[in-house]
Amino acid sequence: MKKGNITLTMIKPFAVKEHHIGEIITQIEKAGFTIRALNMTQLPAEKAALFYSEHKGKPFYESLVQFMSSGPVVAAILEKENAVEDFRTLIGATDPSQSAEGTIRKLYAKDKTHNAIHGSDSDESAIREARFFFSSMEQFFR
Ligand code: IDP
Ligand code: MG
Repeated sequence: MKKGNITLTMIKPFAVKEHHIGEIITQIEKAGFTIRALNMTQLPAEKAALFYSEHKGKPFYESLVQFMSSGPVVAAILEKENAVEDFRTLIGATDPSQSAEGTIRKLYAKDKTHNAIHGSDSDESAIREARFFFSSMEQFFR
């Protein structure tokens, strides 16, 4: 796992429920990201709370934790040069009403909380989040 070239994504429960896993993964691969780990899992509320602990105390925190533990997510480690920034461009702004046309959040989000997909915000977060979801044996770098 090379710092600077990876990001962690999660397709959120609403997009999973609406059958958008395939379309979203296709868009990610077509944009040049290589999947290095992939998993479908349902986060218990305590795990969702831990994943989003930087937002603890914010008004949307409780509903975010509730939503993120409400159904399965699809998590993946993605590799590409400049992965964090390029992936955030691909997914679009946090609030889908502000997201650029063609971005994943513009296409598949319902609203700001149910915004279809997660992308790490820094190289450090990407490493931490990758380890949160995947053991070394579940990661395929070469
Ligand atoms: P990001 O996902 O674009 O990095 P963050 O600020 O890290 O955005 O927020 C984490 C998640 O919390 C967002 O993806 C979104 O689901 C939710 N969220 C952020 N801000 C709001 C808000 O103002 N209202 C409702 N949900 C929010
Ligand atoms: Mg964030």
